[in-house]
Amino acid sequence: MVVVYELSELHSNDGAGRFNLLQSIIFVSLRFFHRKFWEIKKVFDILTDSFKSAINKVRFSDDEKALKNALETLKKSLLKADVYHKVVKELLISVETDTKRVGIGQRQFLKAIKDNLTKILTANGNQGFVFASKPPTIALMMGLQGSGKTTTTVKLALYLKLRKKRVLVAACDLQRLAAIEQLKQLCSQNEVDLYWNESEKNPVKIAKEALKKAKEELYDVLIVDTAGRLAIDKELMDELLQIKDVLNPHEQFYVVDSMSGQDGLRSAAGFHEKIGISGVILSKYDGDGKGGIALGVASQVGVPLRFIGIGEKAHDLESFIPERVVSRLMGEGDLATLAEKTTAIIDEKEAKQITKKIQKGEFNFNDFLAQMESIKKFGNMKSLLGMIPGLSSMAGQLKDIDLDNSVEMRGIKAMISSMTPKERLSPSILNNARKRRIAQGAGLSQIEVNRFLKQFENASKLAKKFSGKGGMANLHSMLQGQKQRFPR
Ligand SMILES: Nc1nc2c(ncn2[C@@H]2O[C@H](COP(=O)(O)OP(=O)(O)O)[C@@H](O)[C@H]2O)c(=O)[nH]1
Ligand SMILES: [Mg+2]
Repeated sequence: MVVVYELSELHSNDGAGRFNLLQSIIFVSLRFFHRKFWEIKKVFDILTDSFKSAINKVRFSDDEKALKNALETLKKSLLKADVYHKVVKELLISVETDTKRVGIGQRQFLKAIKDNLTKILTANGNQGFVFASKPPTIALMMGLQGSGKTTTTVKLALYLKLRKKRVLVAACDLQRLAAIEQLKQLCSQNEVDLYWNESEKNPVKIAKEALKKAKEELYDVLIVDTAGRLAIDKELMDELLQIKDVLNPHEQFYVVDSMSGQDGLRSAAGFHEKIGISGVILSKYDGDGKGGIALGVASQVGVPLRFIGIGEKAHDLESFIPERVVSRLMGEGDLATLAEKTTAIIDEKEAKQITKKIQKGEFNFNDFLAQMESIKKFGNMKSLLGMIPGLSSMAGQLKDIDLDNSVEMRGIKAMISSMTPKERLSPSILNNARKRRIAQGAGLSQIEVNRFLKQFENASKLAKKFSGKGGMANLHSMLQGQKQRFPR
């Protein structure tokens, strides 16, 4: 039986407005893009499916044979998902022991999996981003060339900026000319402050200067991007040790490309031994079809996995908190992370205003664009839905959509930008002559414009219907009813 929570019920005192709006944002975007959503794409879900199918093999009360069978299934699928064999072995032995100790049954089996999985994902050290008692908190980013350090640096800066922190990024990769340019672009796109010095050739000096600036200008966090190499070599180690010496960082993050698999984790362990790291960040998790590598980080490297990168965009970063990840892996959703993200992204007062408009049927094109912008900040739709109990099981069937570059989104944006300010505020005044003019201005056919306007009308009706209480349950039953019943 799937339980669908009403997001607003969970946050009835502070932030109900936010959650109401989040609900309607989800509806509006699903309304527009659901056809693409249904294309199958599996990422984290392979693991979730592995656990689910094993759990379903054990009945309420069952015998040893059933347990063995379930464990065997789990073993096969975890190995297939690239979970390290020793980690699988360790997990299964403890799950078996724990289940048998309390009596074989589905509930006990599930609990044993959750407990032991949490244990395996946990290592001594911080969780999420932890601030130093005295600012600035200094984070040193390390990793091999192309692992995703620079991208992750900016993602992390944006993550902290959304949580109202003042962040300075320092460009200490002087190996490639293009490196500073890349960082400049990424930082300016995301309005993140950057310290660089093109006339200085020594990254250690730049680190020192950046630290001085961060202290003088009272930044909360300094994140230092460094150069990578193709492999761990002495020169790189020396440079990093010197940078580490001048910075005395609170956090030493090692960025690993998920697709490098076990090799990546071995190099992390090597780095940990030589330089010391306080956390691993897995980048390109969206590209690793199997997802098993995340389960091994804590036990294989000996430090916690702190964040995962789930896309190329700056918003595509998620914290990795073992308890929360475990409930996601069990298909139970992760409301804690969703609540935290929502609070960081959606302003409560603004949310209430927009919801009021939606409920009065006054939702307009400006509101629509604003909502699409907010959705982007959640990373992607797939992971957003994955956090909601009851919808998380569906997230696996959804394909990510690119809210910047999809054909639909570009068309919609072109159309809205061809409207006059008055038209954007009052969709109802759009008569045929206006539609013709808009189509021409946007380089769309009139049929396309009509189709979009119709979708918009339906979307705002749906948003109105579902923005309040009962919304999540409605969405759930609608999606359960499959795509045919999704009104188009
Ligand atoms: N799909 C995806 N691509 C990523 C992710 N993180 C980084 N990349 C891409 O990986 C490439 C290398 O990243 P970069 O940050 O320049 O690596 P660096 O050499 O370690 O600084 C770039 O093309 C990034 O866009 C991620 O989480 N998902
Ligand atoms: Mg780089």
